[in-house]
Amino acid sequence: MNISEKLIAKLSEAKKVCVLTGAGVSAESGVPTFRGGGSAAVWKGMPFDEISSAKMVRENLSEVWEWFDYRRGVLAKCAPNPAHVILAEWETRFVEFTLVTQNIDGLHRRAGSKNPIEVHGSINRSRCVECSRTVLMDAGTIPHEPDKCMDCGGNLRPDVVLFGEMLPAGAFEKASEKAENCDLFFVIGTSALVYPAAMLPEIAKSRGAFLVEINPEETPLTRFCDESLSGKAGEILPGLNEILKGHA
Ligand code: BJW
Ligand code: ZN
Repeated sequence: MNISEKLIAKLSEAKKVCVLTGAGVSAESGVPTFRGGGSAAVWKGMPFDEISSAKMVRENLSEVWEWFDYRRGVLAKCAPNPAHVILAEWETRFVEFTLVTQNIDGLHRRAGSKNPIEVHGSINRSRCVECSRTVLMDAGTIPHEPDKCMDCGGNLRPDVVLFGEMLPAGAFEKASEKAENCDLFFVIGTSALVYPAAMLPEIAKSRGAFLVEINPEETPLTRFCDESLSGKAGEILPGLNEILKGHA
């Protein structure tokens, strides 16, 4: 792996580090990505942006539950990979460390990350469509019983952010505040096509952070980054971690 002297210096000097992850960070755990093709990108002939849509929640909630139950079943057989584990360790390695994830799969928490900002919600929570009360779901309960809200009797839906929906209150604001104030920003395993999450690396760089991408493919961000490490997160992060340990 080709890591520049500049990145080695940045890594050893960094005090405030921020990381944005996407589906690619879970690919080595066996979780399909969205835009990389694969079996979960299409459900019963529907592309994911059709089945994972606010319209489908309104018109066919039981089909939406079936799709998310299927994915919770896939996730139950997946485990965090070295990338998740190292990012969890990094919480204690820097003066300040913020993990922002677009992933709803819960693998960062399962690896030990205490406080990830989950900007697209969590597959392990449901939310009342009427009063927004959220309920944690037992990961082992598949299929999920489509019960009603205990407060108001409204229907429950997966607590995830679908296209055209707002992000959870305060989540993007908190993430962008951290991006504005960090000195090193990693963007890992995301196609950087979905907004507003894709704004975070731009915000960080515009405020002076050193921007590093880890991805086996080029993205619209690649040319904009200070350093682009072409490869898998679960292979590149262990190398970076060794460098960090050497400077501890
Ligand atoms: C590896 C690897 C390995 C492989 N190691 N890497 C500005 C301009 C244009 C449009 C918009 C805009 N602002 C907002 C919009 C609209 C829209 C949007 O962005 N659309 C674009 C597609 C154009 N955004 C929204 O609607 C958002 N809401 C919003 O903005 O609210 C305000 C508002 C409301 C109303 C009107 C207007 C504004 C909400 C976005 C919610 C996204 N939800 C989803 C689905 C969640 C539910 C579900 O799971 O079913 O979230 S979409 C899907 O994409 C999912 C992901 O979190 C998200 C990002 O995908 P990600 O993580 O980047 O995955 P992939 O598959 O795309 O890429 C994987 C990458 O990994 C690849 O690059 C691989 O190479 C790499 N990889 N193996 C490292 N081993
Ligand atoms: Zn309710």
